[in-house]
Amino acid sequence: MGILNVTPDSFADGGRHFDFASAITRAKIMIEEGVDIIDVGGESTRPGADRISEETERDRVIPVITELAELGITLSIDTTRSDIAKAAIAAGATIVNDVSGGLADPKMAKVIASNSAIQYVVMHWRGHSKDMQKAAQYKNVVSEVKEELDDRVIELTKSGILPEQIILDPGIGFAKSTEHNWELLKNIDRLQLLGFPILVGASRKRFLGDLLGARSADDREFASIALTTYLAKAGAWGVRTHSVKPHRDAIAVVEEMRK
Ligand code: PMM
Repeated sequence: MGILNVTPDSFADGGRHFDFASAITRAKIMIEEGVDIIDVGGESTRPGADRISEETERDRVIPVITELAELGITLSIDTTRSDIAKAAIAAGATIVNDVSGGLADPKMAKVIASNSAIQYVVMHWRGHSKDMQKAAQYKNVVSEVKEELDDRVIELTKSGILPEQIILDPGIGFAKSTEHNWELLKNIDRLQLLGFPILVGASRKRFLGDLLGARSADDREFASIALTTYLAKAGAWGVRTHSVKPHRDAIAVVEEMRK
């Protein structure tokens, strides 16, 4: 899953694809490089980020999705807002990537339940980015994330969402310390026991900088590729990454080794 942040302020690529033309150019490069899904986001969720208005979010993402739908690539909308999800689906998105797993907007579940062809990424979340790091308190991060994701699944399926629609994501960097992120990555098999496909978004995140000596986001790329290799071997359903080609290559190696 290639990241297309149409934002001025995302932590790794904020501002790079902010205008419509650069966003489309970037998407075309990702398609050439073999991306399976393009995840279009209009609101930065980096720690400490302020929220933007729904109108601003809509103006950023809907024209891009409408244009990319023409290219026949699978599109995902990274949003916590049900009205944005609805508009993105109407414009051609078939995956809703909700970092709040339906907690931010009580109307989201209904939108997803009303269209069983839509896949729904349910990420582990403990509150909006502004002060989410205060919620990075766990006795056992793996058990608690697993239980909280399981609670979401129970609630969402009660609202009419089919289990086949759901993809789970541990929410690397969301209300998690560096140690929590590593603990979750090391125990991805325990999250897989919930019985759903797992998506992981670890690409270029700060915990990798902590390991490598506080490097810039771009300079965390090789470590991100190493993680993709590990996650592909572990049987993750997908990885959400800033670059495409090196991750595709890593996955090709793992697939060949599996034969
Ligand atoms: N991380 C970010 C944004 N959206 N979605 C999912 N499903 N999983 C993630 O880990 C995730 C996400 C923040 O990273 P970005 O600023 O690079 O988009």
